[in-house]
Amino acid sequence: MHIEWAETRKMVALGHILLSLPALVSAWSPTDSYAPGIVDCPAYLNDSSYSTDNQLGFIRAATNISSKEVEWMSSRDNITNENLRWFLELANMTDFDTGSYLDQLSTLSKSNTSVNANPRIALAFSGGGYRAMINAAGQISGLDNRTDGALDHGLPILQSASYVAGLSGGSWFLSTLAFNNWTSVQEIVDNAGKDDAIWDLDHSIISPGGINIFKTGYYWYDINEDLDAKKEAGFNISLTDPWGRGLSYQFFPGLKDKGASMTFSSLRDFPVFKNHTMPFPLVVADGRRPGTYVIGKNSTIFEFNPFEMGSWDPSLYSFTDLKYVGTNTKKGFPSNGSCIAGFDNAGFVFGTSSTLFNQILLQLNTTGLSGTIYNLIESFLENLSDDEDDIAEWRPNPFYDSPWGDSDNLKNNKSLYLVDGGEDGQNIPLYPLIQPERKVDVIFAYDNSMDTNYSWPDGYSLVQSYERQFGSESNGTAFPYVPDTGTFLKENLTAKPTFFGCYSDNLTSLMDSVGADYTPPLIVYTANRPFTYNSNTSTYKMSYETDQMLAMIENGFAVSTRKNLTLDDEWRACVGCAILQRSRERLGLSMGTQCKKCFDKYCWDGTVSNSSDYLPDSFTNDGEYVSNSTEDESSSTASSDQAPESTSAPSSRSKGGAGNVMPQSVGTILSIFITLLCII
Ligand SMILES: *[C@@H]1O[C@H](CO)[C@@H](O)[C@H](O)[C@H]1NC(C)=O
Ligand SMILES: *[C@@H]1O[C@H](CO)[C@@H](O)[C@H](O)[C@H]1NC(C)=O
Ligand SMILES: *[C@@H]1O[C@H](CO)[C@@H](O)[C@H](O)[C@H]1NC(C)=O
Ligand SMILES: *[C@@H]1O[C@H](CO)[C@@H](O)[C@H](O)[C@H]1NC(C)=O
Ligand SMILES: *[C@@H]1O[C@H](CO)[C@@H](O)[C@H](O)[C@H]1NC(C)=O
Ligand SMILES: *[C@@H]1O[C@H](CO)[C@@H](O)[C@H](O)[C@H]1NC(C)=O
Ligand SMILES: *[C@@H]1O[C@H](CO)[C@@H](O)[C@H](O)[C@H]1NC(C)=O
Ligand SMILES: *[C@@H]1O[C@H](CO)[C@@H](O)[C@H](O)[C@H]1NC(C)=O
Ligand SMILES: *[C@@H]1O[C@H](CO)[C@@H](O)[C@H](O)[C@H]1NC(C)=O
Ligand SMILES: *[C@@H]1O[C@H](CO)[C@@H](O)[C@H](O)[C@H]1NC(C)=O
Ligand SMILES: *[C@@H]1O[C@H](CO)[C@@H](O)[C@H](O)[C@H]1NC(C)=O
Ligand SMILES: CC(=O)N[C@H]1CO[C@H](CO)[C@@H](O)[C@@H]1O
Repeated sequence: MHIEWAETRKMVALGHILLSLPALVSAWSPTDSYAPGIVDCPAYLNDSSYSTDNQLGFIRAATNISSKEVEWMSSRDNITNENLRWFLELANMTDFDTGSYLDQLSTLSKSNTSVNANPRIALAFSGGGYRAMINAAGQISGLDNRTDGALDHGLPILQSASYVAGLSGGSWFLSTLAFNNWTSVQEIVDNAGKDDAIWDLDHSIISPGGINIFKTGYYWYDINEDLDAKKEAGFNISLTDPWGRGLSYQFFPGLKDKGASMTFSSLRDFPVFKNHTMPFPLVVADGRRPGTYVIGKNSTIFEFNPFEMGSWDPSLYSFTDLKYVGTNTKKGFPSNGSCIAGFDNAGFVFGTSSTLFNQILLQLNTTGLSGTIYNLIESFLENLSDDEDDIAEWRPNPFYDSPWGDSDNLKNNKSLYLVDGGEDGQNIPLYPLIQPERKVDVIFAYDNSMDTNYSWPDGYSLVQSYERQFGSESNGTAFPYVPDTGTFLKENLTAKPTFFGCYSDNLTSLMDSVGADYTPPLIVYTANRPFTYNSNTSTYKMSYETDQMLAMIENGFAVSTRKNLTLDDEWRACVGCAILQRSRERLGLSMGTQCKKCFDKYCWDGTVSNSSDYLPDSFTNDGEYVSNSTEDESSSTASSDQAPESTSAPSSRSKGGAGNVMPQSVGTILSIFITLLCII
């Protein structure tokens, strides 16, 4: 049996090589497969004027954003400024003439280059598995003027956004859009259920063929080939490899090789990125050594963008050219003269951001699969490194022997170990966006975390990000004041969008205490709510029927648009106020009556209600909590049409991780998972 497999595999591998020869010129992986391969080193390595105190070969100190990002963003600014002008007109702001205000900003910046004329907008989407992916899709559809109805009753700011960041499940939706040529959620919705549709989630990634075991067999067979190719090219394989490949089948069904040869850095060459049509994407993961735990305060936060990967944090404080990751380097230069590309497979990157879910693959024996397919999957699972399964191994370490950063664990180890971006409890990827170098004025933060007993968010992620600024890794970054999670619930801060850090004046003592020399962005926080559908599905639910997915997307639209502007017909204007607030403060302009009214309504006013045990879990049709005096008893039976899904037993209040589940509770995850897979 095994011999047969080996023979067949060789033949098929040969076939692959022959078939792929004509395509070797691809700009993606140099081998046109999942395997990294040797390429010419970039000319800049030999350019003596290129290396400076802050730049050594591929790596550089994190003193600024890369020159490529600076250049890219200056062209994007042109586009976002025009689109913002358009949005602000649509927003019908009554206080002042937004067109002449933007003119004034741009005139000022021409006469004084230290004035930042561009009100930069960033979007951030939390982790939380498929729940986060689907809710985020709905939420961004409310911001996208390509969505039917968005001009009439949406909040079309996507085309004015400079950055969009995703973590774990939030990186899945972001990568799906980006690598499908920045497709729209409307397009995905319109094609849902058709053959080869993006996000065919009917069956889990373990057995995508459902009862069609042949389909499942071919799928695993192909994935196995991919992993073998990478291994034969001399690279270690970890569980994150099959995980990223499996997800890629769901995200890139339109590509012949389902993304096997598509690298994250290839986005540079995508027309939608080159012509600055899409915002600048950022994917977040955390650094971790096997056997250790990270908490919000001291985690090393990594970001991936089309140009680079690396960290702003003092423990690493460097970035590397993402395209050449995979090259053996020492102090940033190739240690044996040759360069490698193709390591940064797009699926491997978002797989790295979501390693917590690796566990799912290990549940093979619970899937009901048997025989050949079972053996096939098992044969490579047992070949994987038996290090901790929630770690993605990036070997060779691109930061090996780097002069920057103070953590030997990160830079003087042959491998760089990265884990799920939510493992430090900061489930919304905000840190890359509060870096002063990015000059972001406002962040729209969408929280699809599972914090409360019934899997709704309670602001925990913001609390973690707030606390981090006082830790050793904050390095002069600042984050606005937020209250405790009990207050988030009791004061209805998760019931409707809430603005944090509204007034710079209130932040000066905070900035002094953390040594920040800039005002952090204003944060518009929006939590997942059930307006038209109970969107609090379990983080570990791995399959969705098309109807359920579409209903969740529709609910997400309502979440980001204040229920299609029905809960507040001035919502667009209020968002306009949030977008312009920092630039107005910089110019010393006062606030009009409409914006004052908006801020009184949406800004957190500093109230702390000291109600840490407050756990209501039923809702009015407006998304507000129904107050219930007997708080700690199950209230899931209230208001039958709005009660959150109560089929899964409420877990104890668990925190941290992509779905806010700490690594310690992996056992619990597994048991939930086994149950789920049995249902599927
Ligand atoms: C931005 O637009 C202005 C005027 O439309 C143009 O002169 C300038 O070259 C553009 N800048 C970039 C970087 O595209
Ligand atoms: C969406 O906005 C962009 C930028 O303003 C514009 O070019 C495009 O035509 C708009 N699309 C729709 C459908 O309105
Ligand atoms: C703009 O706001 C004014 C004042 O609130 C209102 O009378 C008018 O109908 C609004 N226009 C639109 C197009 O919404
Ligand atoms: C809100 O608008 C979206 C997009 O037009 C639509 O699909 C959805 O049904 C609307 N929801 C409500 C509650 O009206
Ligand atoms: C994206 O566009 C390119 C060319 O513009 C095309 O070759 C490729 O197939 C498209 N990708 C997808 C997923 O449609
Ligand atoms: C940017 O490129 C995309 C993909 O080729 C294209 O659809 C779009 O029209 C381009 N946008 C502009 C402004 O040229
Ligand atoms: C982070 O802090 C926790 C708790 O103080 C500690 O156990 C852990 O070792 C720290 N991790 C690192 C990488 O410093
Ligand atoms: C599946 O395998 C794991 C370990 O390999 C074992 O702990 C578990 O009990 C097995 N489950 C079933 C249903 O056989
Ligand atoms: C929160 O919303 C509920 C339901 O509408 C309301 O009863 C309660 O008073 C609100 N709490 C605050 C602090 O506004
Ligand atoms: C911030 O300042 C405003 C007025 O400047 C004040 O009304 C508000 O209560 C302050 N908020 C906090 C959180 O301190
Ligand atoms: C309040 O809690 C009680 C006890 O669990 C429950 O029976 C009741 O339905 C709840 N009421 C509301 C309005 O949630
Ligand atoms: C503002 C600030 O504290 N910057 C520091 C960030 O970390 C690097 C590396 O440790 C320092 O060189 C910066 O001064």
